[in-house]
Amino acid sequence: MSEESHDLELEPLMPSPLSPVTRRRALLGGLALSAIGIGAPLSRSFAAAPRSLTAGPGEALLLEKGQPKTRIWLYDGTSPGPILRARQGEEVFVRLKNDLPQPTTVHWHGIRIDNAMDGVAGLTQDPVPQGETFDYRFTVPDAGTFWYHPHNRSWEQVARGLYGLLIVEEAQGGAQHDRDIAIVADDWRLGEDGQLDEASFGHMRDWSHAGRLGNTLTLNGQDRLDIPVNHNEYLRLRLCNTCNARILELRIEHPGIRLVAEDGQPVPPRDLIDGYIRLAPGERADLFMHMGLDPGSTAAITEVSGDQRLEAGRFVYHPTNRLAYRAPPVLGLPANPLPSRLDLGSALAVDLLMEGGAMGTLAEAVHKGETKGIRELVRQGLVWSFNGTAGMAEAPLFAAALGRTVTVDLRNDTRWPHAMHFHGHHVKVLERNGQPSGSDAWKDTVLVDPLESAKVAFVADNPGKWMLHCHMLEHQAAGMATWFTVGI
Ligand SMILES: [Cu+2]
Repeated sequence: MSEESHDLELEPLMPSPLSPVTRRRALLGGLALSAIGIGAPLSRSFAAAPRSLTAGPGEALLLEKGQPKTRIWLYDGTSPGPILRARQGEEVFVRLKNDLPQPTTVHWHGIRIDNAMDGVAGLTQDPVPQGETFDYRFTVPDAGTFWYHPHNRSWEQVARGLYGLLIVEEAQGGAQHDRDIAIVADDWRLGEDGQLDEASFGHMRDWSHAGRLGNTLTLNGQDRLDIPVNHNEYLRLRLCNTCNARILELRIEHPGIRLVAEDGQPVPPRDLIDGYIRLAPGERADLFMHMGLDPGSTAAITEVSGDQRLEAGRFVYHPTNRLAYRAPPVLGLPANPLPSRLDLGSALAVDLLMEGGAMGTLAEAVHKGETKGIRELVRQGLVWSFNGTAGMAEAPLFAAALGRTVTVDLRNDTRWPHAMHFHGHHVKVLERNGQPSGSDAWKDTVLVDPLESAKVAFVADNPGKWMLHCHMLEHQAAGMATWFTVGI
């Protein structure tokens, strides 16, 4: 990237009402610390100095004002962690410092990354011990909304609050919106005292059912997020589900919302019907909104997967401000440099059968090369399998030659949904239950409903050892994890 564009990025200190960064600071409230320096730290990333990122314990107010703070784990003292911003094609250089009481790593979810930087403990790197550092240095080929989180004991570390967004700005020609707003949604399991329910970490009931579901929903770490807006503004909204296991069903009670990207990758813009969007753990969606309601209006952001409509946040229109109306800007985002062609005729065809869990029929599975009965597996915390194997095997699920098209037939033979996450690649969902999926999106996380099948395809164009696992983090820990190789 040229220096010029960096300077543009640093410009927002000018006092325009639409100045992206100052507005973003005002808006993000509880994220204020993290918002400081948005655009600055990484935009000089070709410099030799890394941006530091410290994972450590601390506390945050997750409940209403006046309630106790909750002891959690944070990046740089905030949860969500700082929004890291880079420009497409740039290098990201982050020095992780581990101040946690256990080893950790950082995985850069959705980035088609250099394998050595993928952050998977035990596969691409050793976990970083307490008190030590690790340098992550990689280029970001795709513009879009991505996120980072630990990939070591992630079922615990993510649940304790370790995650943040990595936003990659379009090299050129991004959406012509006025403001860019990130919303990170998480559900926390808190006790009566407002503290994390630690006793239930590792509980087999969660692991064999839906996973660890929380009882307290936050947006950007806040009990109720207020987003100040102005009449006639255009917003780009970046949503990310960082829950361990909950599939969020959000309804934004505002007209005129269009979906423009899924999992960081642009899609042909389409309207959200009734403002409704379903996001599995790990999934992201970019939305484009025209704020056309009257000054003084409010519009709720609600979660509707439970029995009742839960208000998690709202857009709050300035009581008097009106911007002059202007016609909608061009909506489509520029394409990322993804493979242009899937060679399905000569694809490597892989089947992946998911079994196990509560109400399942799993009687035995292979673990560490030995066939074990379900009782023995449960004793080791394993209740799920892929193709009859529970947990990471010695051998990869498949080995693809560099550039080969691969299809994976994901068959969910369980009573639970699973959010299947591919590392290092994005995939297209060709079929669901044998019928054309109707979606042309490039996904890194594919939700497969109970007893559903989904056939996906991708070009294995990123060499290395890559994980493929369920992003319900308890399912991953309890067996739903495998890996594949590309070009080795
Ligand atoms: Cu799962």
